[in-house]
Amino acid sequence: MFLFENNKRKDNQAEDTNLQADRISRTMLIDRKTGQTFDIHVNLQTKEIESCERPSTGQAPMLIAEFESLGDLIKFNPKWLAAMAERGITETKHLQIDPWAVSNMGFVKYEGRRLAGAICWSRLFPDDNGYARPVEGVLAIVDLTTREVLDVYDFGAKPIPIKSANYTPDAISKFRDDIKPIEISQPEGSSITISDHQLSWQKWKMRISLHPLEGIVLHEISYFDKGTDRSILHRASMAEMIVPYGDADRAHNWRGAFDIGEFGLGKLTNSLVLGCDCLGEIIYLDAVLSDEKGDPYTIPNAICIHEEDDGILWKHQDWVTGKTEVRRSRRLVVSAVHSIGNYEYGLFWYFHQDGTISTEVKLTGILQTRSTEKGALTPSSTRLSDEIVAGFHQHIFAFRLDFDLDGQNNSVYEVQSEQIPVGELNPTGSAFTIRKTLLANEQDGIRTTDSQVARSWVVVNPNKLNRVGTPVGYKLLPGWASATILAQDPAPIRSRGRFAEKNVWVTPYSPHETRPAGDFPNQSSTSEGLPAWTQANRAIENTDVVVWYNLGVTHIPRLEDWPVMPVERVGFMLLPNGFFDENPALDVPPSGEKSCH
Ligand SMILES: [Cu+2]
Repeated sequence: MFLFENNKRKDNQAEDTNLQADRISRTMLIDRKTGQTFDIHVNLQTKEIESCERPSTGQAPMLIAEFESLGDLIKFNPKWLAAMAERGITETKHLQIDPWAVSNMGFVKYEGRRLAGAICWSRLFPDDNGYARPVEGVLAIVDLTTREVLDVYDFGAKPIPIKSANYTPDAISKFRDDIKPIEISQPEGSSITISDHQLSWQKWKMRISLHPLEGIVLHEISYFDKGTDRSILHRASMAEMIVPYGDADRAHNWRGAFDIGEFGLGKLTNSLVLGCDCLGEIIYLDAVLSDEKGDPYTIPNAICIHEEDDGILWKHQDWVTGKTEVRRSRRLVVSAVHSIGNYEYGLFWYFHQDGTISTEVKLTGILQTRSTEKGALTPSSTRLSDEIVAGFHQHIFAFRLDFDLDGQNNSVYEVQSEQIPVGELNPTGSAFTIRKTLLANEQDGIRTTDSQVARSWVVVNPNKLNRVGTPVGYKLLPGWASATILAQDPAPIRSRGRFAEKNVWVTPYSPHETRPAGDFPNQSSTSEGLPAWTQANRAIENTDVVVWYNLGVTHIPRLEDWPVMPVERVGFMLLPNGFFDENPALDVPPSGEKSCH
């Protein structure tokens, strides 16, 4: 059971400060006796149930409680025990059972049930890295409602790997010894203030919450300019995340996960530790969530907020006088880290002094592996040792960006570079220009990245002009990781996650459209969400637009990703684009060092 924040808003009533948004709680409720999902909205002021509906497809996310004792169910199943015995496993105490949300796996469908697919790994001792030792080829399908093992698939045994691959201090023979201490000191404290749930840092203001599924949600982001807090984003979050695995092996080709819709990143948020996860002058926010029975609980230190030195903000050395002006950059960081199964995801939002917002997803944790004989062909995986390989896969992070640039009515343009044909207008061939295309309706707004033509998207407020008479805007600039989904039809992950076929979608704001694969992708067999909503082809010009951006990583594992991955960073930027009349960071003072000038 989850309590959701209210995403409703004072539509078109922002000017009237007397009007308050209704406080509505939303609960995704699962009846564990029947497996039925209910979607319930309760008005917290009137204490009345506003609606109680059953979703037409899909189910509420998995509960951790449903996975408890999963191992006990499987370990008494004769077919599973026989499969283990064939692999030489008679002692199951240290077996690690990993549950996946399944229902539609391509080769078999179990419509209407609530299922986990359980695979296992062998640990030699409790802290052993089980991913070094896959128990290959065994998949148990468990009905989480009736608590039955419906089937055990045996795709063929492979030898259990012998080699360990651990990363804990006791597994490291010698630590490097040439690291001197580093200290981050802010003797006068942090420049961040939080008052009445509003964060202020230099010219930025925002509110921050932790959603049980999405993790960090940023609200009402503004930047102080021309004597006022100018609105930029009403709400920003990572709203879904899918991990399609690309291995053709029969025991693996069903794998794909919706980490937000099936499990929920927010409720899997780490409690961060000063000196380990974060360094320096840190403000932590605790998160209060609803547990799976509906009772409140707290995740201490769920969100880390700090400011950090960020190199050079701007610089120029006058070649005539030899004088230099340089300013140091500082950025505000809002971050959280989530652990889900074998992986960790850190989500970092950065706010810069020049009005730029950037994101960074940090991927770390442990690769999914499988065992193969030495020399076996593995076209969709990287060999890590004679015994195991790690499968190719993708991570597609779906961001939902509800822009309110100087007000709610915004438009979106696609902008890309374009060569001017050689001729009268371009006699030497050196000239190029930009092509700006208004995305007038939803079908126009379904787009992919193209770095060859520097394609970007500029959100503007056509009703607010800057000093040169063009609409104020912010540019969505993709980073290097902008893959779309590689799985093809009829792969279930593609048919369930068609939002990942494109990088950009634009919709008019609707309080009911918050997640790109719909609200209930768990156990789904079709794509809800963006592909369905945009069929209406609604107008998206000069209205309250929501921009959806899919950041895609195609992860071809490296040897260096084993046995634990060094952090891989991917992200995108939101750059002011004619939003300010000039560089808004001119007023950042020079640092105290005299030698800087
Ligand atoms: Cu990966």
